[in-house]
Amino acid sequence: MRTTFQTAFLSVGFLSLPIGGSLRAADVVVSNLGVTPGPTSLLEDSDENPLPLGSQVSIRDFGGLSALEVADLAQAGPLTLVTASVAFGSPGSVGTGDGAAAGTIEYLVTKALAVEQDGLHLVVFNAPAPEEATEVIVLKIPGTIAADVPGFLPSFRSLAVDDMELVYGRTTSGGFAAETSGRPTTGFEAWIYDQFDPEGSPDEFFLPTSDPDDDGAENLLEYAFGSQASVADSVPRTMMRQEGAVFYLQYLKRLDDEDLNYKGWWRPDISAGSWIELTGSADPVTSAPAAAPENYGWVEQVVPTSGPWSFGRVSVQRN
Ligand SMILES: [Ca+2]
Ligand SMILES: [Ca+2]
Repeated sequence: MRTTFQTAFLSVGFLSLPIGGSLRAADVVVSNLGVTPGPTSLLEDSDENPLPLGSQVSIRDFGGLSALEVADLAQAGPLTLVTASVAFGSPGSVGTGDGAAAGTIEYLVTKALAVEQDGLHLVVFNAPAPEEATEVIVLKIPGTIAADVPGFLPSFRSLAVDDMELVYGRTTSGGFAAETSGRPTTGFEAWIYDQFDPEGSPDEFFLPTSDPDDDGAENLLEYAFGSQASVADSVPRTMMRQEGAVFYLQYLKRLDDEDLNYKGWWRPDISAGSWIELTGSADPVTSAPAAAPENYGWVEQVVPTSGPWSFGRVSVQRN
């Protein structure tokens, strides 16, 4: 009679994977914790601060798309990026695992990864979900996964952020920094993308100094004074009002952008002398000359008089 033995054992410590072509698919850990010699690539936001705890990291499959095509998707926005790719395993987040610090990851992907692969990228957002993200880093995972790296988690195939190739974002002295993803949501940049079709318009249409509707008013002026950048008949309106012996300079002012610096000016002679800055405050008008568009209001400033004429103008500068 043969006796068989059931053997139980406890694996203690480091378990190394075989090296070379005999590697089998194994679960993956993505890390930048610096266990390998050389620089450690921190994950940073666009201001080069470490990405906060909880920022989403994921591996996504972009199939046969080129780096340029993936970068275009990243530029278009977090949701476009996600929709155009397939998730590989479940997402993780910055700061989990032994790292537990902003800008670092030890991301366990509980899905087997073959030695040879193509199309997989590490996608790192600056928020816990793509819906909330405004910036992203996209790194291409090498086509051939290196053999196990000593010091990484045993039985996991190791993917070092250092070994990845930048597709979207930028390199910094500390590692990789995110870049803005998607359309801006505030200020001039958000406004101008509502003025023109982003798909069918040349890039220069969206510059503050451009005048695509050829009405003589640059885009920034149209934004600051409540006219439309795509309609030539719609131009900034500035006017003078007289009440008794007092003159007022009136203009539409954007109410929700503190980066705009408006200044009123006057001069008694349009052909001699120079413009003088108005010293009085710009106050909301009591009776608007026309309906103000959303986010704008009419304001007026007192203009001095020193003769039969007073001329007024208003300037705007973006800080
Ligand atoms: Ca214009
Ligand atoms: Ca216009």
